Amino acid sequence: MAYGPLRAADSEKPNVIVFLADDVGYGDLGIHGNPHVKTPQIDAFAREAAELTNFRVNPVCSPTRASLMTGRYNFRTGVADVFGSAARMDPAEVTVAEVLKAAGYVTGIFGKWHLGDDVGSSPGAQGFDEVLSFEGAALKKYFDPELMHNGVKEKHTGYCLDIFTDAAIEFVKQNREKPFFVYLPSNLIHTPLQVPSELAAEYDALGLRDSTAKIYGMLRSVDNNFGKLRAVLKDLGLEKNTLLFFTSDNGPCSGSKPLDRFMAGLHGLKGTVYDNGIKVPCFARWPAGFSSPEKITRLTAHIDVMPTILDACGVAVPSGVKLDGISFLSLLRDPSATWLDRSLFFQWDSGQEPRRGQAFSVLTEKWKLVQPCGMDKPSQKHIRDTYTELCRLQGRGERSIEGPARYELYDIAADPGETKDLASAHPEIVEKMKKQYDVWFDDVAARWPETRQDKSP
Ligand SMILES: [Ca+2]
Repeated sequence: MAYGPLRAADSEKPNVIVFLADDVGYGDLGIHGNPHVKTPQIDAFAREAAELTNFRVNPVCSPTRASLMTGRYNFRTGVADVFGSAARMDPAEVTVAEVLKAAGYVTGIFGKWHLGDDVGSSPGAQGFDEVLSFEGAALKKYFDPELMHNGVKEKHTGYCLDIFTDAAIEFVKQNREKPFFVYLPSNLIHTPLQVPSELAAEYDALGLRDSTAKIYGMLRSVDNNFGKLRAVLKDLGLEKNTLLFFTSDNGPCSGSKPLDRFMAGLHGLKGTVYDNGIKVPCFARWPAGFSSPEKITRLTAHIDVMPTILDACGVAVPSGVKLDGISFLSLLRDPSATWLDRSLFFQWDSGQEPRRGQAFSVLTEKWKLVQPCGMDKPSQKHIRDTYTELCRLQGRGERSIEGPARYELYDIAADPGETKDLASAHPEIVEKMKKQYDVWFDDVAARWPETRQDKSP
């Protein structure tokens, strides 16, 4: 893969900040038409930024995080799930933080890592100079939490995302003279539903479910903190040469019943490969690097973020590192730039190992193949039940994501809500995409040879 020359002298290398929200769906922002939420800071950023309107991620946390950090499909990295050893990224993976650090950047993570906590896979071992994080999938206490600060447990006072954002701001202030990479993976708006009551009160008053009011209240904290970070960049004169991303790791969660949550016309939920599980907000702004605002409608994904960052920073991909993504910097500079219409692949069936043919989608700009079934584990009961309830409420009849494979085909460009299954009208496209999936699975799951199964039925 060819990368362009340095675009700036080393002293002018851009700073990079990736603000990753947790479980914030496409429809959870005011700018996307949500009639209930107040997200003035994110909306203002969205208006000033380039928006990637066709951006996809994995339907759950750790796999998306692995792809964001490595530019590679999660199965390659050893990450298949959100629990156990399958949520531990192979320490041999090369992260964007490691590459930037080697290129002279100072690097910091402030929030949820969720890619392993042992000596080799922890963020401190994966390229981050400064680490304020926590172990495992979620903090148990969002108020006054105990956090890991550079390998040492520390008691902190306050609300989780305020603590992480304040630490990121302090890091930016201390390193303002150097190029820095800040990864701010907010643990909000993931459960537990612990939120300052004043943030949820206005949504309680709207008569929303208690869980939805709390989720939207947590979103207020995301919005406030994102705005606070931007204000500091502006005050320090760093905004112009900082590449700032706002995105999310997957769609809205089932455990919190997304059923009165605005979904912007999308179908499905977190944990499913329908678009409400995998299509998320993504905005990028770098005033010194490209003019905004523009809408980028070409198909992009989590695997493209690392190559884009390295491209913007003029840092080469280390030799021997095979990336799956490609830089979309050319699109940020010119939304009509040449862009390959690739097939992208998304799979999660909650196993400690990949299982061929279970709960996956194949996506091009026009077509989307969905095989939604395979969600048969006890731990997935809440996703199954909520999906079935969602289908009833949306007038789609009795539908399940349990049981044998079924193949659905959508003209996703014309039918973003995945309402009209065209599989029987285009069997040749279904077969072609199934074959593409098998080739992909053989490639990315090669590290789990014992889990190979027969080709997709
Ligand atoms: Ca998540």
